[in-house]
Order: sequence, then structure tokens, then C-alpha cells
Amino acid sequence: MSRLIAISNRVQAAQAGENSNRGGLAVALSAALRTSNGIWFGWSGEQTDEFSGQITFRREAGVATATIDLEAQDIDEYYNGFANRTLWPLFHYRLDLTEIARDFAGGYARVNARFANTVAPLLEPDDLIWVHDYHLMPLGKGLRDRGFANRLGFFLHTPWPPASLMVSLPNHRELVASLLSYDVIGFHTAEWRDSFIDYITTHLNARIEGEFAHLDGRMTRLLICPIGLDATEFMSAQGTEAALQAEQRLITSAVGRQVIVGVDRLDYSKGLQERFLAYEQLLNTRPDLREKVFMLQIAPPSRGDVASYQQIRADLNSLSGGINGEFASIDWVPVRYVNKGYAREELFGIYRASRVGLVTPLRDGMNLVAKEYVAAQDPQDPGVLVLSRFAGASVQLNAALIINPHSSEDMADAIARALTMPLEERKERHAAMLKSVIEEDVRWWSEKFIEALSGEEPQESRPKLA
Ligand code: GDG
Repeated sequence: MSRLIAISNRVQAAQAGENSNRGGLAVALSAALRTSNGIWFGWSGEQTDEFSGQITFRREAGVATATIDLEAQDIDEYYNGFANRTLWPLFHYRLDLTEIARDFAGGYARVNARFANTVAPLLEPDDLIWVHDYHLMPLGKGLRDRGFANRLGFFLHTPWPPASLMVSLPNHRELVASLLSYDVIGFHTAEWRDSFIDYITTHLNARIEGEFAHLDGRMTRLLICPIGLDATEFMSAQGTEAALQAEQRLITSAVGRQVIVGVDRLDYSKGLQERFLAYEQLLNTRPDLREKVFMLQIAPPSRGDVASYQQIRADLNSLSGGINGEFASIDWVPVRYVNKGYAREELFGIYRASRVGLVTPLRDGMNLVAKEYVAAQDPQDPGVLVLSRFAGASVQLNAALIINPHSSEDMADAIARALTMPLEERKERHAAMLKSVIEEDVRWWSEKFIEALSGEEPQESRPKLA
């Protein structure tokens, strides 16, 4: 059996059942790495005065990890720069927030080369190499240039933007062409894959045959592989002390009011302002609902070094304050806005106590919160998921109330409908979604990708011999 080498910006090995902030991805990858005796390689999150290429080897949660430290300039230009100020906004259709700077592009190329140089001595010829996310797009080509003929795979956790946006990146051709050095590229949905195909056929003259893209004699499989939740692990929170306590605390404090919940990293892609405005619209147009509901928004800050994230934080402070100032009474606060994170078991209890789950991103590769909300519901009395059509999750979770987050009216109507939905309809919608969350879980996802990475080709789309 080949070893799996996972490479991502940050390394976060995790134990199944471990009650940490680490997401399903960490748990699934850790499981796959343990089975294959693999290694997880990436940045430690630490800063060093001068990059030395020195690797720190550890065993965390039974997984071999290999990490490097980066210089302040690397962190500025590669991580806070090209990854978070150029690619993230661009890939989430926010050209207005996309910052183009040569320093950023230079830092990105330098750090990707540093990754390639330092990981190279660890690789054996039949290792399967799985690179994650937009931080490391050129890494596959970097390894090919250094003579590696291994099977190389890349998974994109974000959307792939339309070609008309992609071309605003000065080095777009070189960057996207480098992706075709991989043997497999995975996307959450057909929409993101089709957008990629549109770019590579229009701007690189690549040829598509079945599931494969051909360019310069190389062949890359374009795989639709939606990430799932570690449903078993997440659902095992049920009945734990932490989950029950969080659930009870929320129910008791609600004094009979229905809870509308949102849980998101504080990020402009998550549509938080639009959500607050829709809730305000609901309170304005449905006075009968005032004092009967409240919205709990949990939003742990992220990427606080980037100005656009500081801006959204300020905007949300002001929006939530405005709504509370306008509508609150001596014993009712319409918005409970919390800028801190909770343990996963507590989140389970919070979701379970909430009648409505609001997941309203303007663009999201997948969105695991939507799946967590479904997994945490009581199947005999489930809450209702209100889900943006612009989240990748809306493909599998199409039994949610699907909304357009740009329309406050649409969103406010859906919240009102969710609050009064009859039990039978709630159960039916929930059962359909739970089936997908359980069957297409994170193990299903990693196995599907690793199978493709191992070179097993789909019968129906095997390329015809020329
Ligand atoms: C990227 C893509 C794609 C949030 N608050 C707390 C907390 N969280 C956890 C959630 C969830 C995770 O963070 C967020 O995952 P998402 O999928 O919603 O979003 P991104 O972070 O943007 O992830 C996304 C994902 O990659 C995987 O491919 O789905 O589209 O953007 O698990 O629960 N966790 C804890 N406390 C919190 O307060 N413990």
C-alpha cells in the first residue's frame, strides 16, 4: 500500500472524537494518514528570523507530522498577502477586495518553492501526494520540475471563479497551467469544475475528454468530490455533558422564544451583513414575531491582520448594535452576537436547541456548518436549515429552504416560513438531508479522492485511445 503524503498550508493532526476546534478535514486526513503510515507536511504557524528549511518531525494524534517555520516576510506576502488578500477574495467573486501586488505574487512563488524544496527529501517513489487548497497551487509543478513522477493530487476547498474574474490576476495563465501538473484536481461541485474547464479551454487551449483535461501531453482528471462531515464523530456529541449543558443553557435563556442560529468564521464571504439585514427586515415586516424569536450569531474572528476582516468586524458591530438599539425591550435582546469560538460538543448542543439554522454565504466552496446543523437535530423534532444557493452544500442539501442571500425579502420570508413549518414537513426535509450527511461523509470524500489519486479511472470516462 502506498504512503499518503498530505500537504497543506497548516498542519493540524487530530484524533477522532477529540473535542477540539479542529474541523472534519483534520480528522479525516489524520485517519487516512494513520492507515497509510503517511506524513502531513506544512507550515507550523510559527515565525522564524531566517528560513532554514529545517523540518520539525512530530507524532500528533498518531500521525507523523513534518512542519517548517516561515519568515515574517513569507507570512506577510504569501499567507496574509497572496493567499488571503489576492486569491481568497478573487475566488469568492470579490474583485473589489482583491489586492494585486507583485510582492504578494513573489512571496507566493517563493514559499511554494520552499515547500517543494523541503518536502522533496521526504518523498519516496510510490508515495501518493495530496496537496490542499489555494495556498499551494504551484506546488505540483514545483515537484514535477524537481523530477518527481509520483501521483500528485490537488483539492480546492473554495469555489473556482469565473474565467472573466480569473483573468484579473496578472500571472493567471502560468498559475492555472501549473495546476495541470497534477494527476487529479478535486472540486466540491460541478459548478466550480465547469468554471475551471471554461478557463482552461478558453485561455490555455486545453482539451477535455470525459473527466480528463489534456494539455501539453499531460492528462489531469477533474473530479467532483464534495467534502463531507465527520458525521459519526460530530453526532457522538449527543448526550455528552458539554452538549447537554450548552443546549439547556440556550433553551433556558430563550424563555420560550425560538432560536435562529448562525455559526461562521468572521469572513465577508459568509454573507453576515446580508443576514443581519434580512433579520432586521423580518422584525420590521413581521411585528408579530418580535419578542418571540432571537438570533444567536457565533462568529469567531479570523485573519484579523487583514484590513477587509477588520472592516467586516466593525460593520457587524454596528449592524448588531443598530438592530438591538431599535428593537430590544427591557427583557428581550433580538441579536446575541458573540465573537468567540465554542468547543464542538457545545456547538452540537447550540445547533440542537435552535429552530432555524441560517447558512447564507455569498459564495462558499462547500460549507460544513450546514451539514453540522443537520447532523445535530433531533429527527423527531428537527429544526429547519435556511441555506444560500451560493454554497456548494446546496447541491446535496437541496431539501433545505434555499434562498438568495442578496435578497433580504427572500431571506426574511424563508426565516418566517421556517419558524412556522409543520412538524411533518420539517421531518421530511431533515430526513432527506441527514441521509446525505451520513452517507457522503468525510471518509467517503477522502476515500473517493484517494481512489482517484491512486489512478483508478472511472470506467465510463476512460479516455479513448487516440
Ligand atoms: C473552507 C471553505 C469548505 C466555526 N465556528 C466555530 C467552529 N467553527 C467551525 C465550523 C466548521 C468550520 O469551522 C468552518 O467550516 P466551513 O466549511 O463552514 O468554512 P471555512 O472555514 O471557510 O472552510 C468551505 C471547507 O473549507 C472544507 O472544505 O466547506 O467552503 O471555505 O466545522 O463548525 N468550530 C468550533 N467553535 C466555533 O465557534 N469548535
